[in-house]
Amino acid sequence: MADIVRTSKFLSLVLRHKPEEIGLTLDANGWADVEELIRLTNAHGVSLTRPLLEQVVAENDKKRFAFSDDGRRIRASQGHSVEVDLALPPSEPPAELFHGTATRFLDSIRASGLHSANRQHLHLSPDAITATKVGQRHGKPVILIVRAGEMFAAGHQFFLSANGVWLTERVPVEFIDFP
Ligand code: HQG
Repeated sequence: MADIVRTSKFLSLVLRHKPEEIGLTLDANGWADVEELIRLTNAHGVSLTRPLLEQVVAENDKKRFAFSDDGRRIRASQGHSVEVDLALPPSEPPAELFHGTATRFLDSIRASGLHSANRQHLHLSPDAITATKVGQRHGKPVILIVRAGEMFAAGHQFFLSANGVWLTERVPVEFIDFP
């Protein structure tokens, strides 16, 4: 288990944020060649095998990573700070989505709405329980309700990642219900 968590954190680093750390190149859609990833990771002093990689993809708690259909490439399903085009089709969201954040960010969010900090997209959760877990990472959690249906009707685009996270560019304050 510890191996899986450690490997997952390392994969998040190189597949979402810093591929250059190990000399890895992601293609325009965020895919890395599996053999190259394994070779460069081991050369970097972090042990990785194909079976371990398969176990991480299958058992990761949030299904953060996915193989291509032919199994030769791998990418993170969301959460990137490096610029990649996931090429997700725009999707109609449910009427309400949830955003978990920390209470200390509320004043700023009231002033400028929700936007991503370093990541390519703003992340929204399909349910309040997931949003609470996301918010807890930052401090005392608070859940904001995003009126996604109204946003969609107003022309905002939404994308559903392969692991069930809703992505959009930003949420103007008029679409947020504060507790
Ligand atoms: C906040 C994890 C001040 C925003 C999770 C958040 C997610 C503002 C923080 C994924 C703001 C950015 C993303 C504003 C937004 N003023 N603060 N105007 N607008 N913020 O980590 O959503 O485990 O980049 O509320 O599960 O927390 O890594 O985003 O608190 O899906 O797979 O700025 O990361 O997934 O923080 O998390 P983050 P997030 P993984």
